[in-house]
Amino acid sequence: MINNLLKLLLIIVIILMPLQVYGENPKVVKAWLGVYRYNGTYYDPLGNTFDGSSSFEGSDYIYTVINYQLSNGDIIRQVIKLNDNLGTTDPAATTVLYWNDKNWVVHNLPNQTVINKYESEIPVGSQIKISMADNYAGTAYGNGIWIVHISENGINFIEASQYGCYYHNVSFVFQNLNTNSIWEVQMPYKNKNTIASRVFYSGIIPFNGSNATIYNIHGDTPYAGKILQFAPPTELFKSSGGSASKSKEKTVEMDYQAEEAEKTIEDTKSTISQIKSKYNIKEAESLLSQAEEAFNKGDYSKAKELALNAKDTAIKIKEKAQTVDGIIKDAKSTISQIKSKYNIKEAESLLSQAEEAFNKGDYSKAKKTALEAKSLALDIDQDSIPNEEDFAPYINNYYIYSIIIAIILILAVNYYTSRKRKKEYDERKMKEFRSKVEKWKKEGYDVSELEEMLK
Ligand SMILES: [Ca+2]
Ligand SMILES: [Ca+2]
Repeated sequence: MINNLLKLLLIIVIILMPLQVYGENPKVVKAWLGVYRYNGTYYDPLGNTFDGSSSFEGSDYIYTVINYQLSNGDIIRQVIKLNDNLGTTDPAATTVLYWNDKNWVVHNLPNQTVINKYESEIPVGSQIKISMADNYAGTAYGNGIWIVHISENGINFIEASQYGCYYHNVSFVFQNLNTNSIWEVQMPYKNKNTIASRVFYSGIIPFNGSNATIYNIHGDTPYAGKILQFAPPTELFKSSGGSASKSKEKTVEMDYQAEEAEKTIEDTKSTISQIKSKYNIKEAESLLSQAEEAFNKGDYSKAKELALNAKDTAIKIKEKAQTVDGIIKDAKSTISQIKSKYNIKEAESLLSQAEEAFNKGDYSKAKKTALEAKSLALDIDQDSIPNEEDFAPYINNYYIYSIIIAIILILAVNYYTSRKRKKEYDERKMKEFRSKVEKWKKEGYDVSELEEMLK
């Protein structure tokens, strides 16, 4: 008995071994979320449109779509499908309240009464809170709640719930956009149409070919306490091993990106060819050729970014050139008005330098030189007094003022010096006189009158 069991185990191990070695499972490498207000066409966040149907009665029919890219290049599109007392809506009226990444950075979405379109790439490891309305009323979302966690192995959710007035047949529908294969994973049936009726459950839906499992089911459902298993069709998740993946190098996502990049490059090309006939936009042309290079290397996102940058640069240069053109025209007209009255040869020479720079495409130099030319024409000596008001239009008034101040200073110094000299002379003379009086006094002369004078 034990021997047989060991043999069985051995056989199982042998059967599974090659799978482990060669059958590497595809992983979820990227995901995108799209939430749309229905406008007659169904979209997914990768830019595809698809067929659907609606029995939703309210005016606020919002639907949610998730795209997953697998490591083998396959793209899976997920929607939620609802069948209730009022009919079928596929994709069901579903909106997203928020999503958060694995670091719990939360991205809130506008609510269902105002949201029109929301598209975002969602990092693997994020979770998305989806809220469903049954087919009954406008904005009354909340008849179904799932917090869908995206991992590299697929998706899972804990304690999802459905409630409200109607019975629900809800399923998660996965479509492989490369093979068109469809996998519908049934959620537990909500079987009562009373407001108090509820059903709760959890689920694991792997993207590697294994069964989906819906478990922890409780509430008003015939499935309470059971575990539901749903196997995917064989076409849905192909292994990434072998040559199959080589043939899938060009995935839907890559095609989409390539198409986007190509469109952007074409658009930029036409903008550039229009502008370059008039203006020098070498910088933009160089960015465009870098974009084309990136495109040829298959780096479509870089190609698109560079092409957008090229277009933006071309437009900015055109706008700048137009402004500079205006500045040159203005300088020209100013100069032609002034040159009959004043000699403004220097300004005229600067203006022709500006025009030359403009024709060469050096718009910064052209602008600077044209502004200088105009300023020089209006105020030849650059003393900030316009020619018309300037008593000496060719001589900088500051020189004149400086010279006047210098002359005044010299005169003042001379005056001071001569006064000082005179005073010193007087004092010397007085001293000599005093000593003479002193001498006369000693010699016996009466100097009392002179002494009185000297007091
Ligand atoms: Ca002046
Ligand atoms: Ca002057």
